[in-house]
Amino acid sequence: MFKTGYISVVGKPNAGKSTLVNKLVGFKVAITTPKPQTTRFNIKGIITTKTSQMIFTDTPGVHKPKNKLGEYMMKGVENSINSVDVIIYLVDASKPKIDVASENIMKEIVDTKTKVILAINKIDKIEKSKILNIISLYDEYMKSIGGSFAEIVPISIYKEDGLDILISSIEKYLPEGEKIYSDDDITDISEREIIEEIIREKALNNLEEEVPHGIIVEVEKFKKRKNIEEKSVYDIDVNIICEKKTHKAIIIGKDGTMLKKIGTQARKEIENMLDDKVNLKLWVKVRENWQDNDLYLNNLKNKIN
Ligand SMILES: Nc1nc2c(ncn2[C@@H]2O[C@H](COP(=O)(O)OP(=O)(O)OP(=O)(O)O)[C@@H](O)[C@H]2O)c(=O)[nH]1
Ligand SMILES: [Mg+2]
Repeated sequence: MFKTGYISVVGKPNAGKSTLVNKLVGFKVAITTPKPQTTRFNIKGIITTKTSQMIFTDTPGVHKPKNKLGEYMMKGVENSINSVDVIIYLVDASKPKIDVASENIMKEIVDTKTKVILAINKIDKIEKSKILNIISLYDEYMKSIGGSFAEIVPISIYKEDGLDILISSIEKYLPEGEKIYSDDDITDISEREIIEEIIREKALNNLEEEVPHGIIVEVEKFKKRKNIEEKSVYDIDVNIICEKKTHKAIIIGKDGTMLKKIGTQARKEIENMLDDKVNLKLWVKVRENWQDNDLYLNNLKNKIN
């Protein structure tokens, strides 16, 4: 009997949630960076096999919100874990710790009464002998709050270690049911949104902490046309919105070098994705305090509901 179900991937920032969903789906649906709080809204990654359809949701890393943006991000996590068949709680093996964030995640998932798989990621970074201790650390805390893990799977996404076991563990707990998506659907994020996210990824990778965390990227124009040689080219105009004039200067960089670097890296990746030439124009604008302004967060609000 065919199985279909929803799986939420939750955990602290930087655990590797987006990397996991991308790896399982085999396509970059979500951006990933070495910096915490990369993902801002829930993104689906869909896998269809002969025996099942697994609809994953990559969620923002759980943290204490400091503004409305953070609150919306956390609302997204809450909505996701309350509406799935299986929860994957992803932790970083190189930073095992039951801190307030981990406690809050585990308490919240216990309340849902949904099956939970503890996936211990980045085991390539630690000695194998340490894995058992990490398992006990999380397992004991989970038991102390009246819950339990249905499965515990150590993995390394980098080394593709344990991923088969993870997939078969998930399949076990999915309900029987027909496909919801067609075989070639892989995500619910639009091309426009992927482009915005790719630009945000390059900004996160190239700029100092504070600046890229305070930006929104908005595609203003996205049009395909034929050039004089009758070849297809996309004209893409994008606004990078930041919070302060000083941030704008940093994003543009000396003689525009930073913006050029972000633009070149993003353009190459967008050209790869669209399989056509791209004429990418980036504009930097300032909107003070947008992270606390509902008007500017409207788009994000729609994505968490
Ligand atoms: N060594 C190692 N690093 C990994 C592994 N999986 C992911 N990473 C790295 O961990 C970092 C964070 O990965 P992300 O996928 O962006 O993490 P996330 O949990 O989605 O983070 P947020 O979106 O901020 O919540 C990136 O630099 C990844 O390349 C792994 O198996 N081993
Ligand atoms: Mg992420």
